[in-house]
Amino acid sequence: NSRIAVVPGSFDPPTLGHIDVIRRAAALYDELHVLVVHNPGKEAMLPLAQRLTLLEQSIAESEIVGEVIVASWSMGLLVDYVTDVGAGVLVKGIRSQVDVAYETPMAIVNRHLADVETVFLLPDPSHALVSSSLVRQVAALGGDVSPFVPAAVARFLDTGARGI
Ligand code: COD
Repeated sequence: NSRIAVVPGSFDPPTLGHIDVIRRAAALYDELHVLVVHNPGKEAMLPLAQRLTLLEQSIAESEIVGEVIVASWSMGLLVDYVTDVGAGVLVKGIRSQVDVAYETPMAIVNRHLADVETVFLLPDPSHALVSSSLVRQVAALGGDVSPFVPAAVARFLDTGARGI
């Protein structure tokens, strides 16, 4: 019955959809860790350290500043971090049936591996269609990503520092 939870993600880059699910989770738990995870199955646009910096900046300029702990994880199982910090819950955002299909087997494996439960939150409809992959595409084609991402991420992508 842990009141500590972890919101894991690739955050490549962080979006307003991520901030929405983090804000909802922060309201539910005493301590919330937001974890930038290296996903060996996905080729990332941004290096892990850059994603961590952008997430820290995005949270620093949001109303949840001071309420969450931001960290990164690249060594081994996600549930090892969850167990290390004394958390018992992973929180994930569910945008569609596709997310349910992707998350269900991971949730079951994580429960078997470490007795960690996964809690699914529904996004605010205004953010439900935002994804990192959409933001990466719009940015790569020179479009304006500012409606979809925190200001820190928009500034970073606008300066052309993204190297794509
Ligand atoms: N609204 C609401 N929620 C959203 C939105 C939005 N617009 N956009 C994204 N989210 C949610 C996602 O559903 C997800 O819950 C979270 O935010 C992060 O999203 P992403 O896209 O940054 O991250 P993912 O989906 O690539 O997840 C990466 C993980 C590494 C967390 C994931 O692959 C995972 O849990 N891997 C497990 C690694 C492991 O230990 N494997 C072994 C056992 S399975």
